Amino acid sequence: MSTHVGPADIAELERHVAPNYHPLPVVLAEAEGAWVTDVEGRRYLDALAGYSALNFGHRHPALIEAAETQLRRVTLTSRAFHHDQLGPFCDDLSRLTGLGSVLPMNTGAEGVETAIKLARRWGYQVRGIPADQATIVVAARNFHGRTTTIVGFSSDPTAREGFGPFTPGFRSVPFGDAQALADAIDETTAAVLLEPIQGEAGVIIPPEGYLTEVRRITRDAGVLFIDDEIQSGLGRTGRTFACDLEEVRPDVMILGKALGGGVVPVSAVIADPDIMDVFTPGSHGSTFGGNPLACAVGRAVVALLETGEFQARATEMGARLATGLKGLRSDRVREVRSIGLWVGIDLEPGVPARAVCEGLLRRGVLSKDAHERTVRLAPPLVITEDEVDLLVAALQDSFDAL
Ligand code: IF1
Repeated sequence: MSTHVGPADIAELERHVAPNYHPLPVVLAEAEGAWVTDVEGRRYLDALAGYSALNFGHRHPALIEAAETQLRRVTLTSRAFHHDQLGPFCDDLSRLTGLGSVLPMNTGAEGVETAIKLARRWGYQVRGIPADQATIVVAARNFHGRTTTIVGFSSDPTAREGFGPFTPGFRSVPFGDAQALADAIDETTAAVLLEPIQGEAGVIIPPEGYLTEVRRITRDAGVLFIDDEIQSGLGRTGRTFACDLEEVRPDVMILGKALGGGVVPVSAVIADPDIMDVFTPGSHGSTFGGNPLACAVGRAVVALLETGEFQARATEMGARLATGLKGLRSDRVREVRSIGLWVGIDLEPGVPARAVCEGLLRRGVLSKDAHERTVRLAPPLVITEDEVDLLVAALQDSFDAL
């Protein structure tokens, strides 16, 4: 790699890479904590953190140690046999969520697909929905992954275009509108599937009490409340789960991203046995789901969360960040939303969010735009006060330079 990495160098480096992303022009090589280093030795504060998969920072020592120890023991057995990490991992997740049965998978989308199968089979076997008639209520502007079933109930044309035909059985209602959600439930409905705070839509926080209403409506209607905490969970909002913000207990929880600490893909669907037991041997699974390496890292992640330190830090540093963002002086900013260390900054029309992200990059900060008009920030929860202040200053400079 030459001393200066230009677009031609990157094109050459990635000549065989499929064009399904448009990354910022930076080539990363190393990372630790909240910082990454590119191939030319420049350092950046990582304010995206793998879309909230790196809540504990890059290469957290406890996670790396858990992985290295397990790497020297056994990494994969398949679920055709037992291994000594699965039971303890599921005990840990059951304790953390308060739900009694854990089905481990790998990616978030696999977790969402697993929850959809769980809800449908539960709908037929327990709620008595006629065969192949089950419906699931989802929120407009949702993001639950990229499989054809999941994008089929997305409201984002770019996520759907050219990928039909789609899986039937989903109804979309406006996020935050509890009455619309109640009206969409009928005798065919098995579940409601929601992000408690919508991430990809731009950190959309629902009205106070919405989650409580969703819980009341679904309980009264006898349908499952499926809570996708893949991005909102595991400390990001200042609580272990975003549903904790309203002390709401869903029927089914989906975890991913930070559950693997940014070391290995780990996801899981958690519910009580009276729901989870509709799965029977051979009815669902995955080659890597619940593998020993994933379980060992997942156990170390749960141990970090049970200290409460990361949730407290997200609250404290999030408050400092929110104060800094309130002080932003720019007529380009339309709205700032933040909760814990999770921020969406909506820009006025005509200001491409990518231009702000490119400005941040030049000032040593990594970030990501969403839907052209929003800058999303989700730094690792290990960020310090000085790093929060650096982030705010870089944002102000980037806006000033527009
Ligand atoms: C990409 C978005 C964020 C998620 C929620 C399930 C999944 C995700 C709430 C699926 C994944 C990722 C996907 C990643 C970028 C990122 C993303 F912009 F795509 F939408 F974070 F906002 N539920 N989100 O946020 O999990 O299968 O990816 O493990 O596709 O580029 P996954």
